[in-house]
Amino acid sequence: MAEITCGKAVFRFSVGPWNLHPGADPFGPPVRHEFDFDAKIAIFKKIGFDAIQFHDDDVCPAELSPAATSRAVKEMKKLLKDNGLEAEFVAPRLWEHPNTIDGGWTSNNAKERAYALERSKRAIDIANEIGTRRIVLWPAREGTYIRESKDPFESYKRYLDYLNALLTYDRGVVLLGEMKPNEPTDAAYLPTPGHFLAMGARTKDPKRVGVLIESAHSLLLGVDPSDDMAFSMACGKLWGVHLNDQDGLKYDQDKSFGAVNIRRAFNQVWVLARGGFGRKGEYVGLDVKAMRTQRQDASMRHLENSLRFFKDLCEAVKRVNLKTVQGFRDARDYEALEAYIVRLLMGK
Ligand code: XLS
Ligand code: MG
Repeated sequence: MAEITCGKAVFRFSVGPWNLHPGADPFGPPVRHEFDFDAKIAIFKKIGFDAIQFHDDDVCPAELSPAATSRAVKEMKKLLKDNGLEAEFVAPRLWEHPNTIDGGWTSNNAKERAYALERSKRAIDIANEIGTRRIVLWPAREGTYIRESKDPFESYKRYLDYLNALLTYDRGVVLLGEMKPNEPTDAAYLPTPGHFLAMGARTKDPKRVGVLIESAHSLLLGVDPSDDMAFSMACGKLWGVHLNDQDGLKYDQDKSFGAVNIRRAFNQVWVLARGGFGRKGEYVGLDVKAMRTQRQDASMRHLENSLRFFKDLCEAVKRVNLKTVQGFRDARDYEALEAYIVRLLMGK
């Protein structure tokens, strides 16, 4: 698709291989085949993505030796290059391994914490070799099921030590916290982007600590995603987004962007456009899941739809008359402003 300009922004799009998936959920097995990796890459390219988001073990199995890892990363890099794609980020997947049952860097077990750190350093090595500085941290199990199970003071200290260890290991990487308040744990430590940025400010190199905002994660917090995005941009810290949608306070649904609430999606696009997102190479990432009922041959439709809705909302943003908006603000006539926006979204 190549890039889209909208307001001050330059939008280019990314996606993770887990976003094209065989439909397993906590209550049932896969209902489709897993596309092989090359097929996924071809599908992503055809839809219009410019970059791929990776977990470390999306690149190659986490158990490979350093030499075998390096070979595998080179092959992946070639596959990306042959398809005209970049790697957006690498995220250490610290929530599936037997050593991270009770978390990575906040586990009570020193050996498990050491595993989490080593695996994260390896993710940094992969990032360097594949050509990205961005490390995304989704702290899936860095929290508790009951408050008493971990010492919160010790956990915050371990959090800071872990971030400092990564910043020290490689002075080129930047860390993007992708905060989510709950699931799989009952309560995550640092549940919001604001918490993470406050912790980032206490690290040895705050300049290299920022955030990736996922729409559904803000919604699970009860916060409007566009406000989370604007806040992070105002702090110069919005280095990635995961756009999707969410129907109320339930599990993390990862619905197609804009599919539940168009106005909420519009406000995200409008904020990104006004804030000049993408000018420093940031990608508009999707983190969306297909419905379980979707047939194999149409199981990429949610990706196409999310991009379609995003582009349509860029057009809506361009139709906004800022003088009209300002007039309603000056007159404190927010009812009229609301009607203006809602009717604009209806194409009136
Ligand atoms: C889960 C997260 C996850 C990250 C990548 O809720 O959104 O998919 O984006 O580790
Ligand atoms: Mg995400």
